[in-house]
This record gives sequence, C-alpha cells and structure tokens, in this order.
Amino acid sequence: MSVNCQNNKLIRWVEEIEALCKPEKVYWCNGSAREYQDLMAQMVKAGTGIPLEKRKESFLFRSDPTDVARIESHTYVSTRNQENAGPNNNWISPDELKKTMSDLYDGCMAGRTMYVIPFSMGPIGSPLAKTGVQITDSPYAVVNMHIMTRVGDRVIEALGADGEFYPCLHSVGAPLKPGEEDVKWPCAPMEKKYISHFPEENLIWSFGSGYGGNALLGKKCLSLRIASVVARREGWLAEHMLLLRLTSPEGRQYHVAGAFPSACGKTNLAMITPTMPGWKAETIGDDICWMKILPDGRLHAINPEMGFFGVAPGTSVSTNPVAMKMLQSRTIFTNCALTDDGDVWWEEMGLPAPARAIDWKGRDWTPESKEAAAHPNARFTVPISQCPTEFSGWDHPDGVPIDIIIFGGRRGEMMPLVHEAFDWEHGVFMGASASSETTAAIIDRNGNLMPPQVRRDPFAMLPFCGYNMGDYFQHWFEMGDRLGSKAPRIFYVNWFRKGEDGRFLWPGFGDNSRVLKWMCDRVDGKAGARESAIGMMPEAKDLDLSGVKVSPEALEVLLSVDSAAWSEEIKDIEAFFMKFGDHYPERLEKQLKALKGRLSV
Ligand code: GTP
Ligand code: SPV
Ligand code: MN
Repeated sequence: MSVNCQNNKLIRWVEEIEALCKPEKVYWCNGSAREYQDLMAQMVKAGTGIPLEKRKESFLFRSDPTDVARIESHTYVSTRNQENAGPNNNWISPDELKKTMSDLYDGCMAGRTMYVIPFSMGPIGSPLAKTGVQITDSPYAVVNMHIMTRVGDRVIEALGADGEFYPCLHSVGAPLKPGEEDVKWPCAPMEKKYISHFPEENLIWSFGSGYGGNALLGKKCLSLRIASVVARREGWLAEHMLLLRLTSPEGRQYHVAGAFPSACGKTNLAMITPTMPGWKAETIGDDICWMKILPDGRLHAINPEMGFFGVAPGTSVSTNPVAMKMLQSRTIFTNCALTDDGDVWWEEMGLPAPARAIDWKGRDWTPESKEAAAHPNARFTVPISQCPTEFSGWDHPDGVPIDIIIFGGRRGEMMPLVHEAFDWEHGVFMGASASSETTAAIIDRNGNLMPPQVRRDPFAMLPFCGYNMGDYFQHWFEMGDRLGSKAPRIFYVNWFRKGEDGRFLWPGFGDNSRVLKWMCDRVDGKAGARESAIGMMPEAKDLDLSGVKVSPEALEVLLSVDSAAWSEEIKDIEAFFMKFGDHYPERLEKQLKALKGRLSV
C-alpha cells in the first residue's frame, strides 16, 4: 500500500478490486522518474518495449493487430434510465453490465501486477482539477499515464482522508496461468472488450483493450465522458478541443479553442507554425479542454492533461515541424515502423522511405510492400513540457480567457473553408450540425478500420458525450445565456475540401494561420465578410493570401456555398436532430428553420 494513503474509501476500493481481479501483487505508483524508468526497463527486458538508438530515452511498442484504436461499438454509457444516455451512446443497464463485467474481471489479473495510479486531471489542488485513481494491470498504461497526467504521491496527499476521487478500473483481460509465458501485447478478444461508464457513480470500468483512450482512462473516459456529465450538472463545459494562444504582430493576444473529431487536425493546429509574418502561436492543449465562466464573466479554459497522445502518420517537418522537434527524445511511440538504424518511421514523415524496415506488425517491410509500414493510428506519447511552442502559463489554475471557438471536421466536398456564426445560438447550431469523415482513430466491432464515411459528429463529441446529446445542446445554449456579450465568437472550418482530382484544395497546416488571422480581425471588427445563407464568410480579398499556393479557381470553391449540396445536407442534419425526440431543443429547431429559410428549401 502507499505509505501515505489516508483515504479509507480508496484503500477499501483497492482491496475490493484486488479480491476481484486476483493479481499476483499490488503496486502503488508514486509518479517518480525512477518508477517510469524501472517499468520501461522491465518492458524492454520482456521484449515489449524497444529502445530507439536514434532517439534518447525513447521506446517503440507494437500493439496486438486487433487492438489499435478506440472501439466505439464497445463503449457504453450505463445509466439506470436509457434516455439519460441518449441515442448517441451504446447502453446496457448498470445491473446487467456490472454482472457481465464482474464475471470478466474475476481473476483477470492472475499472474500480473496490479498497479494503482493516483492521478490528477488539471493542476493538483486547482478548483478545476479532478482526481482519478486508475487501477490497471498494464505497465504500458502506467508509463503513458505518467506522461499524460499528473501521477503519484502528490495526488494522494491532496486527496487527504476524505477527498473524492473517480475510480477507473482497467484490465487488459488476459490472465496468466502459472508458468504461462506472456505475449507482447496482452488483450482480450473483441467480444470481451468493454469500455464502460457509470456516470451516476462517477465510475469507469474498462476491460480487454490496452490501446489509447480505451486504456488511458484519464483521457476520454474521465475527462470527457464522465466530466461532461459533471460539467452539465455544475454549469461548465468539458470538450474535445485543442487550446492555442495567438499573438498578433501588434502584440494583441487571442485564445482559441477548437473542436475537430479524432484525427482531424487538433494536434496540428495546436502546434501551428504561422506562415503569416509576425504572428506567434503557443500551445496549451491538443485534445481536451475544460471551460468555466469565472467572475470576470468570461469563459476560461484549462487543458486537464499533461502530455500529447498524437497521431504519427502525416507528422513531418513541413506539416508540423514543432512536433518533429518535440519527438526527438523521451517519447513513447506505438505502432510506428522500426528502421535498421534504430529509429521510427511512418508514412508521410517527409523523409524518404527506408530501404528496409520492420512494420508495425513486426514483419519485414520494404517500399514495395503492399501494406503501410506504420499503422494509420500509430501514435506518440510525449509530455507537453517538451513542446517547443508550449505556452509557459499553460497550467495556470484559472486557465485562459477564450476569444474564439472553432468547430470543424473533415469534408472532401460541400463544406467551405471557413464561416462565422451570426451569434452564439447560431454557433451552437454549427457545433450541433458538425460532420466529418471517420478516420483511423476508430475501429469497428470486428477490429477493422472503418472505411471513411461522413457522419454527424456534433461538437466533435459524438463518441465522448456521456449523456443525452439533446441535453448537451441545451446546455450550450444556456452557457451562452450566462455569457451574454462576453461570449466567444464562433467559427466553422474545413481544411479538407478536395478538388475533382482528389487533392486538397487548401494547403492547410501553417497556412491555416491565414484563416486564424481573419478570425482575430473579425473579433476586433477589422476584417470584412459577406453574409451567406450559412453564416458570415470572407471573400478572397478579406484573407491575407500573400505567397500562398492556391489558385483563384480553388479559392472560388473554398469560399462559396454550394446551395444544392447544402439542401441535401439539411435533410441529414434534420434526420439526425429528430433522433433526440423530447430532448431536441426548441432553439435548435429555430436555427434549423432559419437556415432552411435562408437556403430557400
Ligand atoms: P486525435 O488525437 O485523434 O484527437 O486527432 P487530432 O484532431 O489531434 O488530429 P491531428 O492533428 O493529429 O491530425 C490528423 C491527421 O490530419 C494527420 O495525418 C495530419 O497530417 C492531418 N492534418 C492535420 N491538419 C491538416 C490540414 O490543415 N490539412 C490537411 N490536409 N491535413 C491535415
Ligand atoms: C481520439 O481518438 O480522439 C484520440 C485518441 O485523441 S484516443 O486517446 O485513443 O482517444
Ligand atoms: Mn482526440
């Protein structure tokens, strides 16, 4: 047991889980560098962690080929009344789900160590922070939690004798028989994987997967699914958003929060290198943001995490030079390819493909191989402190006051580069009607990558809202009522529009700063815009496009509203909203009607 733990509730919970899961031993994590190193050394010895010669203190892990991303079809929000989980969540009653999972947990840690990880989301002791305790039998999860959250004795101290914590139970679901040799990436078969949330008890139970959001329970499970429920109750917002601070050449500062679905550009925008001369960008967070109205009446945001779990493929010196610097050392890589000289490689890394490599499945690979060398959802885990553009005040307990909220998604057609909401209520409609093509960040119920398909993904929260999303929309309207004239301005972007040749029309990445500048100028009343059916939009002359490689024809497409396509889109939006029945807010219906009127459909 932890020498310091005075919290009886925690001690009792750990004892109860030990009795259920029957591990070989129990270890309380103290969060020290030594502990991290010892666990790494142990995993290297077991052959699961591969030290990288080319990157100091960095390691490569390869997951089981069936355990490569979040599994939405096996993710549950379990409330007594199904209506509270809403049509946006998979639901099983708490009694049934707990029965099924208790049977799975029974003896599931045999032959393994059970780690107890006390962690804090948000600065320890901050009124915005939440304490979690993850129990896991995965040392890989422990080292990742070390990077992604604040782990250890300090948390136990802050918890004291009767502090509240969120219990997060995790097992890879692969008990070992006496003498049985372990596999490199233990996990349970697909039909036994469950990522379950019991918001009425602030409880998380995850079984069977060791990957990303399925296993690092402080992230999507606690900081979004459970936190979103708490946030609604307490009057704040828990969002799937990046956080960025921009400084104009004149020294004016703007704080931006942006919600894009998984693998749709948050990490990249959070680390943007502006191509606009004189503009500076600083990174605060790349995935999750908690926002609260403070006494100044403004919406303030913190990043509750402490590291990045970012998509590797596509990260290159030209797309994200900041990340490339950040990943030079002290990084965990998962499912990247391994080169002969002891480095990692992935597709679109901006470096020539190695003549030979070991692919993410551990097989020999050459550029002639049919399959990709890295999995498309290969990831890096790295502390924010290593980010060259880290904002020095990123973990201030009061957070930063938000000026601009951006929604968006990945749409090859239809959606223009940028449009601005007429007001907060219209902005809530934009968020609620957001859509995106699905990406490699999700696998289907058979463990396969999903073919990209357009789906509604409101506020980029479809897989992460822990309650009925109709009520979530209403909560956003009510936040606007409280914010009044101090509400941030709301925009919608799409960096992923394609031309007929299938190529992106907009250069994206650093050049997205041109769109950000337009937003900042809109906030200050300095930039022009025309009123369109879907919102305020820049004309080409309103954007600073000096030196950008985009043809006038492409710009025309990027900055126009395709009424025919939008008329079709409206039908899909309406059908989606109808699913929420009694929970569908009147104000959203009003927005939908108004848009129909403007489009004359
Ligand atoms: P999660 O960590 O899953 O939540 O993803 P994310 O939203 O942080 O996405 P990320 O920034 O990692 O980007 C995912 C993919 O989109 C990468 O392959 C990027 O190279 C690509 N991408 C990001 N920004 C742009 C852009 O502006 N234009 C284009 N064409 N691709 C982009
Ligand atoms: C996402 O899927 O949005 C991620 C990766 O950020 S995971 O942590 O696996 O959820
Ligand atoms: Mn994410």
